[in-house]
Order: sequence, then C-alpha cells, then structure tokens
Amino acid sequence: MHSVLSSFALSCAPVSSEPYGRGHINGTQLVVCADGARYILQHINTTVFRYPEALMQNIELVTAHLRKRISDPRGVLRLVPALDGKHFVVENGEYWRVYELVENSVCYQSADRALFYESAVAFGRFQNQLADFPAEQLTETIPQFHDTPVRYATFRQAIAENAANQRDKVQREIDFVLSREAFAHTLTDLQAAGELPLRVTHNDTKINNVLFDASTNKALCVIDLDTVMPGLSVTDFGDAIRFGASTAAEDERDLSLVHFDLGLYETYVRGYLSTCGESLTKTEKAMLPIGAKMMTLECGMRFLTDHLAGDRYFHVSREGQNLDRAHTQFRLVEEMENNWQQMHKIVEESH
Ligand code: ADP
Ligand code: GN1
Ligand code: MG
Repeated sequence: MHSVLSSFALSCAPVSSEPYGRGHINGTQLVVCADGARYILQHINTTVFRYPEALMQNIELVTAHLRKRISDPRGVLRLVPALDGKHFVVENGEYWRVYELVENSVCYQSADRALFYESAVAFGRFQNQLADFPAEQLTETIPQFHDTPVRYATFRQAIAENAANQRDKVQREIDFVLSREAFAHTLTDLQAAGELPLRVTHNDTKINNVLFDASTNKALCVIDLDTVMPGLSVTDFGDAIRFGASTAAEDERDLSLVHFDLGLYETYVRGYLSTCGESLTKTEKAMLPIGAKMMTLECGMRFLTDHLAGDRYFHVSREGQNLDRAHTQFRLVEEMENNWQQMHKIVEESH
C-alpha cells in the first residue's frame, strides 16, 4: 500500500492498491478499502505537467462547476480531499491525488460508430455545461498549446537546427507543412479579432477519456482533466476528429489504409452539436471543419518537428515512428481538403 494514502480522507483503511487502466501519462492505481469503497490514486506526471498545483486548481474549479449542473454523482469526477483540506498531497516532492472510482463504468480504447457518437455527446455536454464558466480563471498549464503559428516557429527552428540530421530526407514533408502556413493563422486571427470566444477546453478528447455506463454503454463522465485550459472550442472538436475519424492507427505505415472517414466525421458532428449546438456561436460552428484540419495539420507538424529534433517529446518504440505519424496526419489533411465542401455542408445541415 502506498504510504501517501494515509494522507487522504478515505472512507476507511485501504486494503489493496494495484496498477489500473491504460493511461500513458499519469501513474494510476485502483485502491480498495475495508468497507468496499474504491478509489483511483494518481501520481501526477510532473515532467509533462510542470505546474501541478495550478493544474489541480483548474480541476477543482471545473469539477465544482460541473457538479452544479449534473445531478448524477457518476457524471462528474469527484476529488477526495486530503486530511489537510487540499485536494492533493506532496510527498518527497511527488504529487498525488485521489478520485472516487466511477462505479459500473467502462473505458474503451477504440470505438465503433455508436461509441464515437456517445463520446461526441459527452464532450459536447462538457463544453455546454462549462459555457458560462469564466475560462480566464483557469491557468494555461501548457502555454500556447494550440497556438499553431507558434508551433510553426518551433518547426522552423527544428528545420534550421536539423539536430537529428534528417532534414534532407523529409523535404517533401517540410514543404507540405510550409505551404499551409497562411491557413495556420485562421483561428488565432479570429480569436485576436474577438470573433472566437475563450472557452474551457479539455485538450485530450479521445475515446479513452470518456467513461461509459457498463450496463447501457451511454457516456457517463469525461475524465483526464489534466489538460483542461482556456482555449478554443473548435480545437477540442478538431482533435477528436483527427483521432477518431481516421480509419487507421496514428502510426500506421501502410498509408493505403489511412483515410479520413466522412461518415465518422458526420457521426461526431451530430453527437457534438446535439449537446452543445445551442451554446456555440455561429462563427464557432462555421469553424468546426477548420478546427479538424488545423488540429490534424498541427499534430502532423509536431510529429515532424520531433522527428527532426531526434524524438525528444513523443515516445517512440521504433525508428521513424514520428515520421510515420506525421505521414498519417498529412494524409488525413489532404483528404479533408478533398472533402472540404462536404465537411462544411455536414455542419450546416446538423444544426
Ligand atoms: P492518463 O492521463 O494517464 O491517460 P487518466 O486520468 O485518463 O490518466 O486515467 C487512466 C485510466 O484510469 C482511464 O483511462 C480509466 O480507465 C481509469 N480511470 C481514471 N479515473 C477514473 C475514475 N474516476 N473512475 C474509474 N476509472 C478511472
Ligand atoms: C499527446 O498523451 P496523449 O497521447 O494523450 C499530446 C497530444 C497529441 C497526442 C498525439 C500533452 O497526447 O497533444 O495530440 O499525443 N499531449 C500533449 O498522439 O502533448
Ligand atoms: Mg487518459
């Protein structure tokens, strides 16, 4: 049993604690107490999240707000306080927190169409229920996370430095990114002009960050709130499409298997707008396709940047994996461009 557990206000003494789930960032354990109560203990990864106290404050503020809107106790994550009243414990410089386990829930690593729709319902609801939360109260825990022009500057620097000596082999890919630089300003320019509102964003809108009811397979609860930050609604939408509307894995090497699935895109649009259509502005809705292409281009550029820099950010398990990842993203971008009118039409016809 980890000694840190004695610093949290659990219902009674813990009897077991074991690794749990398949998250890649934090260390997650399932804790069972003598009275049968179950908890999730998480060790916060402070290499990725360098401001853990600001991050925990973001989570406290957002879950408190959601709790006012959601009657189902399984519908929102609940932090267990520490004995000193805070919502985390620091032990030997390491940060820990405890959530109540969402009982009778299931987490999926991949989705069929029905689950993908449900995840869109969940992230749309999340956006809708936080629409009246003052996003500027939250700390930007990873500064400029989706500022695509800033990502371009980092990309140019990686090209100039050529640290891994890969530049000459990826000129075609570099040109692909550079030829889309004007597009990359679309969202940040609109935001600067006051035409896109600052929103609470989740920033990791993948299927495995939604818990589903194990009996009904309906979406219950949005989890993994570490990257909750102020941002743009359309980037959360876009990242979900980037990942979920592809027909292949993010690092698939056989590009003939990688396609942007317009049907899956439509499924997500419908689910998302069914729960947050009312709270989005006209401009936000019009920008949804741009959010999808922006997140895909940006992510591909981040992978290519890391390939040029020598795989320093995204973990790799084989040589060239970040380049493979960049290739899948660029394929998806091209296919989005080829389906551009339909992507807009689907949004227009869904609200
Ligand atoms: P990571 O940032 O490492 O992805 P997550 O917060 O997503 O960490 O948690 C990892 C896994 O633990 C989730 O995918 C889910 O299976 C499980 N999990 C996390 N919180 C809860 C909870 N409150 N109730 C039930 N399962 C949870
Ligand atoms: C990272 O940790 P994971 O896989 O959920 C990254 C995302 C990327 C994603 C691409 C904090 O997310 O922005 O879209 O990889 N998260 C961070 O796989 O950089
Ligand atoms: Mg997760």
